[in-house]
Amino acid sequence: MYNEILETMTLEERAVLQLGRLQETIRHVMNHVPFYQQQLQDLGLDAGSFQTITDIQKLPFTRKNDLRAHYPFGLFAVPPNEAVRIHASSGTSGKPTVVGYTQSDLDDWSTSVARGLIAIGAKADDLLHNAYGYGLFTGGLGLHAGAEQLGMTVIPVSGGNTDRQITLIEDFRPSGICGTPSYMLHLAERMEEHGLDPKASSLKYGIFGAEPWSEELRQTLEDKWGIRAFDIYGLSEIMGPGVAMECQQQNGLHLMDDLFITEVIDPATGEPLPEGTVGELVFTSLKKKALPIIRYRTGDLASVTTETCPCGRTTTRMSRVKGRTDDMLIIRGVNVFPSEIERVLLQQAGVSPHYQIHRIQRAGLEALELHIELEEGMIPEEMERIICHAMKTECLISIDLVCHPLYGLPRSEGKAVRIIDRRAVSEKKFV
Ligand code: DLL
Repeated sequence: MYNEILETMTLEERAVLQLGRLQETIRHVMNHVPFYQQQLQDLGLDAGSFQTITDIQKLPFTRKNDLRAHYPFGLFAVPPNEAVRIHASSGTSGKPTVVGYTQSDLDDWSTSVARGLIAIGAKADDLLHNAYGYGLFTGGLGLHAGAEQLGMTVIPVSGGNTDRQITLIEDFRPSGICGTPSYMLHLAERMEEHGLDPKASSLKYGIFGAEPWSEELRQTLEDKWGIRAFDIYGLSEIMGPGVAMECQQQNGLHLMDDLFITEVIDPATGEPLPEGTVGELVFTSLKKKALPIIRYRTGDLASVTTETCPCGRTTTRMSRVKGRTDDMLIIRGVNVFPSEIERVLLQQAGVSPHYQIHRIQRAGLEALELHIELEEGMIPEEMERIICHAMKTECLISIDLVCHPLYGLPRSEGKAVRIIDRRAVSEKKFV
């Protein structure tokens, strides 16, 4: 383990550590962030009002819109020039969400990633091929710093330029690779096009995340590459990659409890949910100096457990992200997450793992078109019957299947775009 004391402390020890750090954070935001200062004043609260971790529930949630409303540096607790790094997430509309780090924030971030890397069995002697994008996105630099901290040798390839990535994998012979799961599929496919077998590469493990992926896709990636594929979770508002990471058990992602308080809430009511129940993840930072954040609503749906992991770590574990609150599709009253559709699709033989879900509108009702690629020799009508039936029995939804030949759908070099909203356009066409 990277830090045995922090990773194996008892629940009671952890509660004491978290409470002290929470009070420190409350003092920090009261002194430096007018947005939180106002909230605390309005509620008549100060650091002393927090006597247990659950007292955090006295405070309102912070949302992405709050960060946007204070664009770019309005929620920073230090003058921007005291931050040593700025990142931003692009967001689908409007201004990006800007985040900042002091040197101590960067140190905590890289330590979190290093801790996760040790948990999956990475070694200081290993070469790591880093295919996460470098730049404003936190993936590239986040993994980079963590791996360097562990003493690994990092190859900062970044995303894209797939043929060059293949050459580097062939020539440098890295043990580990990181990137988005969708890009790893693309990379494997391109190797096969070049007559290379990804399984024959030097790679032994992969660290994949930054987008939703299913257990079935893990299986596909492990089979295609002949590696073990580990899940890494994070978001820029909280830190970046490394908020949680799997260990060799591949049974839940270990959260960095000494750095964050994790809550799971009912996204509709905001009420806390018990362990084991899927709800929206909410994080409060405990040590961040540049951009401390209180009860941030991630929109990500998962459950948590405090049961000790067979790996020996006692840290809270979160499940794989099941979906996002804003990704849930409601088709004729049935709720379904894209990851469920992926799970069912990837169980079928004869289809590639690339797909798109098109949301369309028909006579005022939402419908789904599932665009898939068929391998050569597969008969579209037959596949339509099988896949539509599987979606109906397993996801309880009706879909229209649109079959493309192999490579008929776009490939991703970063976060895949799986959902395409054509509702406004399709309704116009229908009328
Ligand atoms: O995606 C940070 C990251 C980089 C994580 C590299 C892992 C690896 P953002 O661009 O701010 O940061 O996007 C964060 O991506 O709220 C989730 O919805 C999604 N996400 C991240 N990791 C996972 C994962 C990075 N392992 C948003 N599984 C989050 C599912 C994930 N979704």
